Amino acid sequence: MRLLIMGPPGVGKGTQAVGIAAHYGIPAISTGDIFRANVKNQTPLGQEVSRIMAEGGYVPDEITNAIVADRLTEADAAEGWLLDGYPRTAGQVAALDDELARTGQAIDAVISLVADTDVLVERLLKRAELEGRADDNAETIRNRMVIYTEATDPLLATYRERGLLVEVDGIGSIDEVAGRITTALDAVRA
Ligand code: B4P
Repeated sequence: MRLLIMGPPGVGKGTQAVGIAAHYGIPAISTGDIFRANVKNQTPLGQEVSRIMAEGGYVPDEITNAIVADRLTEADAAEGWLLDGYPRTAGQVAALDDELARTGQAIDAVISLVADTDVLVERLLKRAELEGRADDNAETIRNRMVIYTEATDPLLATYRERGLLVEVDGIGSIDEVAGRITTALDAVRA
């Protein structure tokens, strides 16, 4: 399976990606996790992106595209993958299309997790208390929502037109949402 999971900040992408990846025996590749690990380890990349992330902005496409293209060449991604939080811009969609065409791969489905903004803000503020992530504060969350609406939400139409979009209600318990996703994906595979 070659999958994307998309949706607004806090909708449960990272949470669900782990379970879906385990279910299909593929790696979950989260650009957010890759960037956070680099920030934590104070690598040159981490130093470059830490302020952008803390403000809720998007890391420039040329950096993000190169990281994903490189990650997809690793051995564990040969038979399938789940990209979590990528693509997020039209430029990233185009770069991913080029990379997949070059390597003879195709996306099987794009999971779009959907939830009301009020629920998302509440979740992220709760995560702020638990994990203390630099980008989980009221002002930055608002910024991330605006950027998502402007840059990423319109990309869903592209995948819908390609017949790849699988829309799933992201409200409910983590297990309920996971069940909806696997039911929807099994229907795609059947
Ligand atoms: P991400 O790591 O993708 O952060 P996110 O959008 O907040 O989603 P995340 O996966 O962490 O949260 P989730 O919804 O699972 O990106 C962080 C930053 O990295 C971006 O702002 C950007 O700066 C940079 N970046 C990443 N990718 C990029 C790209 N492609 N291009 C440019 N920049 C990029 O979960 C949120 C919370 O909700 C959790 O606390 C979870 O426990 C809770 N939750 C989940 N499901 C729930 C449920 N069903 N019920 C109740 N709570 C739930």
